[in-house]
Amino acid sequence: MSEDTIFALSSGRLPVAIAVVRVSGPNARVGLETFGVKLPQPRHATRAQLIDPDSRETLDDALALWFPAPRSETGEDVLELHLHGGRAVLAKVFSVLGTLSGFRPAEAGEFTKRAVLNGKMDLANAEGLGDLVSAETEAQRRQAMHQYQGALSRRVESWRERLIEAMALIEANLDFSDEADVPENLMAPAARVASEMLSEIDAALADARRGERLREGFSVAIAGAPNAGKSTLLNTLAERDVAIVSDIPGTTRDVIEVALDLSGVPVVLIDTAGIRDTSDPIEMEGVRRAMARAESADLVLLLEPAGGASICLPTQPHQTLWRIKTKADLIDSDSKQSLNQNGSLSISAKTGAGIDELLKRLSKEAERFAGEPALVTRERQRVALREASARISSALSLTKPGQEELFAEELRLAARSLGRITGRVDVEDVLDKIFSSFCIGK
Ligand SMILES: Nc1nc2c(ncn2[C@@H]2O[C@H](COP(=O)(O)OP(=O)(O)OP(=O)(O)O)[C@@H](O)[C@H]2O)c(=O)[nH]1
Ligand SMILES: [Mg+2]
Repeated sequence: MSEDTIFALSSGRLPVAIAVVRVSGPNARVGLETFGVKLPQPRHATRAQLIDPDSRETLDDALALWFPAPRSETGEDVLELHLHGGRAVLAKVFSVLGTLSGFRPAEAGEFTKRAVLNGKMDLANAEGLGDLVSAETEAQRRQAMHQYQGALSRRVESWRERLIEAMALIEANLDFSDEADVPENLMAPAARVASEMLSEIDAALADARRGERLREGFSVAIAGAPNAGKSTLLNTLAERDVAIVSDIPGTTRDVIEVALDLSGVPVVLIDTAGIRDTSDPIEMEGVRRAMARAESADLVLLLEPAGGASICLPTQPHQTLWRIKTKADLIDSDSKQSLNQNGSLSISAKTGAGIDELLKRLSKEAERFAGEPALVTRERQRVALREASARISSALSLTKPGQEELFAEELRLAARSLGRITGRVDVEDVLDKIFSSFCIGK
């Protein structure tokens, strides 16, 4: 249990109709009593006339909730005040709370951090909660909720328990080993469990980083020669006039990003400078940035104006590249048809031809991230799972009689790596890193 009692604004930006202030810690009750209000019945919303302890006048007509430890979000005594959300109201309440002994403003994510330390949730749940708060699209919300409710924690814990069982089988073997009639293949059942684990963990890892990509957003770079119609396409898809369009080749120099929501998946659409050899130093920098951004995108739309020469853009193994013919309105309908025969798309921003088809294909691509919520959503979890997988592989190469202890040790290390995901192991090491990205008041 912490010594400090922390307080923070847990609701949004002021001014706002109702502002929620949370207080957690051993002296939380003083946070209410100092305003001349008796503690309400636990977990019952109760009207509270707060009195300003300095002027003795009414400070606010509020609502108070009291959650005594341990049945609270943080596991400590928690007071929740629903105040009228004016800046002056909050300033006064915070200044009074700040003078109370043992009280201080909460750090980012500190309420959730205390919930983890007090066993109210594990690290993976807390990461899910953080993602839920920052989810901007439906697919992100579903994935976050899945993790918050323990999808990853349950899988990891069941793997850990089975590994420990396998270790117990070996230890039983070791205990017997003094006796003459120990069967030689006592390691076989443990190795069977370990190899099952290995394939399950590897299957969870072979997900093309779906979870992380949904958290970060699916990036689509629009690339091509100058004047190919890249900025025009960005403006068309964004349905607003974001980038400057002109018939002067080399108009766009900076990388311009627009966020879209396609089938509940966050998509970042990126317009870049037209790629060509140039001696203009500013344009050269634009081309460099264009190439770099295209290289890191999940999908590249390579635009080629009808009749224009095609350009070559190297792609990365994780990337998909779609060649798209632009300005279809400038060519006759016969050749328009032939363009579509090979499956590549031709569009015209001027007439709108092909735009719906492109959006349909983009949505389909984005939907790959919106299906079953992924199990792994962060690099931290992935690293721990990879470590566990490597340890189990190494255990499986140590199954000869006499190697029992080495085998068991590798399994122990694998279980340790899994324990890191939920915070059963080394929780202190990762706490600050995880919770510093949370908002204050969460
Ligand atoms: N006829 C026709 N003109 C188009 C179409 N799309 C874009 N244009 C025109 O092509 C010219 C270049 O368009 P931009 O969108 O600025 O091209 P860009 O690829 O962004 O060019 P840079 O930024 O210079 O690399 C402008 O005059 C546009 O109006 C189209 O579908 N049909
Ligand atoms: Mg442009």
